[in-house]
Amino acid sequence: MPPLLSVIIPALNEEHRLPKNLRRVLDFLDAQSFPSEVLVVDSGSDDRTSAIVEKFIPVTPNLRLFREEERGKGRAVRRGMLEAGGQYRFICDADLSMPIENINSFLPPKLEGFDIAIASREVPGAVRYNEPAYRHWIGRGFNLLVRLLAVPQFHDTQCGFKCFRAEVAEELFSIQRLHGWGFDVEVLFLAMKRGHRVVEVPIPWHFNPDSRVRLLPDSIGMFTDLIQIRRNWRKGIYGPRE
Ligand SMILES: Nc1nc2c(ncn2[C@@H]2O[C@H](COP(=O)(O)OP(=O)(O)OP(=O)(O)O)[C@@H](O)[C@H]2O)c(=O)[nH]1
Ligand SMILES: [Mg+2]
Repeated sequence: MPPLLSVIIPALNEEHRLPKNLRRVLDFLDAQSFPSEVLVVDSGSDDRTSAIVEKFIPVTPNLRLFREEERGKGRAVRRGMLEAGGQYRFICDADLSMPIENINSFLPPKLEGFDIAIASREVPGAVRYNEPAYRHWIGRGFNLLVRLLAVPQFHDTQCGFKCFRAEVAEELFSIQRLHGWGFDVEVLFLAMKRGHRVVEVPIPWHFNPDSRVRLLPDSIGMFTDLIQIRRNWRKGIYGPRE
């Protein structure tokens, strides 16, 4: 029987957080009534990330590991989304800055009738814990650019917890191109262009100071990603424009 839920964990140099957080995810899923699987995608780690997952595998039949040579969160999530078999496919950052129990807010029976459900730290009902003011304002600045250049309607495109219906995951991750941090915006941009139903789910979110984001180079990279999305769209690289 295909799993109801695939949880996709992109992992770059996560040897410290992953053992505890993967255990948490697996224990939580074991306690649910629906079948599920977990896919960890390591792209470009130079620590023991993959070795840690390999230790879990012999005793965890619903866990799979994929490796990509080159870095990039977008690359890793795409691989996971296209390898997954679940009816719902959920991106889950390894830091679990959203406690895993909240995953049920993205699934029936709690949430129905959506194509993509994105966690938001900005909609009413969301709570953010321990976030330093400077990080919040950098995020707000980026969101302003996102809204001006790509998706006007979303106030938080970057949160690392998003749930896709299988067909929509396969459609969008087959055409999206960005390998890095800009992939979330690209996928949401394509979802809007193709008329998919995207809903925002307020979550409790805990700031984690251990981050893979390098503030200056990644901010510049994310800005050029926004420009690239517009350019790709203009050139018809995502397929025919309606
Ligand atoms: N496979 C893979 N995963 C990555 C890469 N870059 C980031 N990730 C993963 O993406 C997730 C998010 O990374 P974080 O460092 O928490 O960054 P963030 O949540 O966007 O930003 P913060 O607000 O600083 O936490 C984590 O699971 C990382 O391991 C990458 O190049 N390859
Ligand atoms: Mg994080």
